[in-house]
Amino acid sequence: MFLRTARVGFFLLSVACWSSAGCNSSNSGASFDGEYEIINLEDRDLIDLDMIADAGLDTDADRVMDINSDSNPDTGNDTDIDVGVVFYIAPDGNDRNSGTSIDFPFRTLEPALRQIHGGETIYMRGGVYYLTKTIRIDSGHGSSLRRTKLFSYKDEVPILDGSRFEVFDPDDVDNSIIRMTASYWHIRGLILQKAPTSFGLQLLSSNSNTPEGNIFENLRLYANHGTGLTISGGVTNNLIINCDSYENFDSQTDGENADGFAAKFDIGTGNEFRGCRAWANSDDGYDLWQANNQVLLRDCWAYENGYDIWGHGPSFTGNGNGFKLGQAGGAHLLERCVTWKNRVRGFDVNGNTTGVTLHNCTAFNSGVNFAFNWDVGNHKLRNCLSHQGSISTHELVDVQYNSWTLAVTVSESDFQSLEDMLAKGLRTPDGTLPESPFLRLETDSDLIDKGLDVGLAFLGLAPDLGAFECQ
Ligand SMILES: [Ca+2]
Ligand SMILES: [Ca+2]
Ligand SMILES: [Ca+2]
Ligand SMILES: [Ca+2]
Repeated sequence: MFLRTARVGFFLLSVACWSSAGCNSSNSGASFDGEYEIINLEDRDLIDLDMIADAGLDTDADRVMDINSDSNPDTGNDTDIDVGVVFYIAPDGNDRNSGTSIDFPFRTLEPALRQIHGGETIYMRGGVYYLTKTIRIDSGHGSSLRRTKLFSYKDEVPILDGSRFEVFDPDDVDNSIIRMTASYWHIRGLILQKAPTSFGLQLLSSNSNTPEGNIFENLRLYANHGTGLTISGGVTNNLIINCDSYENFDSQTDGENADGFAAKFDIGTGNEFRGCRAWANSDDGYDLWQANNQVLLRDCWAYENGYDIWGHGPSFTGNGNGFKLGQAGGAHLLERCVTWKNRVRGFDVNGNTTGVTLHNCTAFNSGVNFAFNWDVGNHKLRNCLSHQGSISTHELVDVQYNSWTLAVTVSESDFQSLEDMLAKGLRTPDGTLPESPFLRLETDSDLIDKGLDVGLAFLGLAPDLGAFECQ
C-alpha cells in the first residue's frame, strides 16, 4: 500500500508495495491468468485488449479500465491479444538478472530496452529510480493492435528522477528524462521528474522514424527544467491522456519556456490531449506554438501558471497563460476545457493565423479570460463561459452564443462552488479527473440550456454554457 497526500503541485509519496501478492513465483508469461486491460479510445474505433501474461498474480489484479464509458467502439477486427514477453524493473533489482521474472528484476530500463522488438511489456515496480542519463526509446515499435508497453506495476508508483544525472551537458537542451522517437508505445503510471535542463518526456522525429500512435497515460511530469511533456516534429496520432504536469521551471532561462504540455513546431495530424491538468508551471499550461496542424484538447484543465513560486526574482519571465494557441497555424479544437487563476490569460489565441474553435470552455479569474484580439485567423467560440476576468476579442472573431454575448448574467450565484480544492486534488482511482462542484452550474442558473448544439452531448433542451453540463 502506498500513502499519498497532495496539496498544490506537491505529492508526498511513500512507496512500499512489495506485498506478498506481488512476490509469488512467476514463469515470465507462460500462462494467461494475469492482468487484463481494455483500453477503449473514443473516436478512434479502437479496442486495445492486452492480455498480459503475468502468472502468479492474485486474481484481483484483473481489471478493466474503460477510458470512455459512453463510447460505442468498433469491436471488429481491431482486438489485440498480447501474450508477449514481460520484463520487470525494480529499484533493488540487478541488471545481471534475467529481468523476465518478478523475483529477478532488472535495476534499470536499459537491458530491457535492448531486448524489446515490439509488443512486449515492461513493468516498473514502485520507488525512486535515480537516473544517470536520459532514457532513450528509439526502437521497439509496436503496432496499433499491439503496442509496446512501459507500465507501472499494479498501483505502485515508479519515480524516474533526473536530479543525479551524470551524463549531461548543461548547455544542451536534450537532457530529458525520456527522449523518444519510437511508435506505438503505451507508457502508463510513471512520475518523470527533475530533468536537469530539459523535458520530462520528449517525443520527436528521428532520421529513421516519425513517431505515431503512442499513448501516454497517467503520467506525472514534475519539477523538470523544461516543459513537462512535449511533442514536436511531424509526430501523428498520439494520445496524451489523464496526465498531470506541474511545477516545471526552466530556471536556466528564467522560466520563459517550461510549459506543462506542448505540441510545437510542425507536428503532424491527429494528436490529442485528453483529461490532462497543467498547473504552477513557470511559463504556460499548454502551448501550441507553431504546431501547424490541428491539436485536439478535450476536458483539459490549466491553472495557476506563470507565477514565480520559486523565488527566482525580477528576472523571472514566465508568460502565465492557461492555453496558448499560436503562433502560426493549426485549426485547433478545444472542447470542455477549463482554466483559472493563471497570471496573465486563460485562453490566448496568440497569433494563430488559421483559426481555432472553442466549444463549451470555461475561464475564471485569469486577468484576460479569453484573449482573441488578433485580426487574422477564422476563430470561433461557442457556449463558452467567462467569470471574473475580462474578454478581449477582435470584431472578426465569431463570438455568438457565449456568456458575454447572450442575454444572461454571470455571477457567483450561478455556480455550485468557486472553491477549487477538490479540482486540484487527487484523481479518481481510474485516473480520470476528480469530481468536484467547482465551476459547475446551480440548477437555477440562467446559463443552463442557453448554448447551441455543436455536436457535443448535452442534457435538457440545449447545451449549457461552460464545460460542465448541469445534471
Ligand atoms: Ca514563454
Ligand atoms: Ca510557453
Ligand atoms: Ca446568472
Ligand atoms: Ca442543458
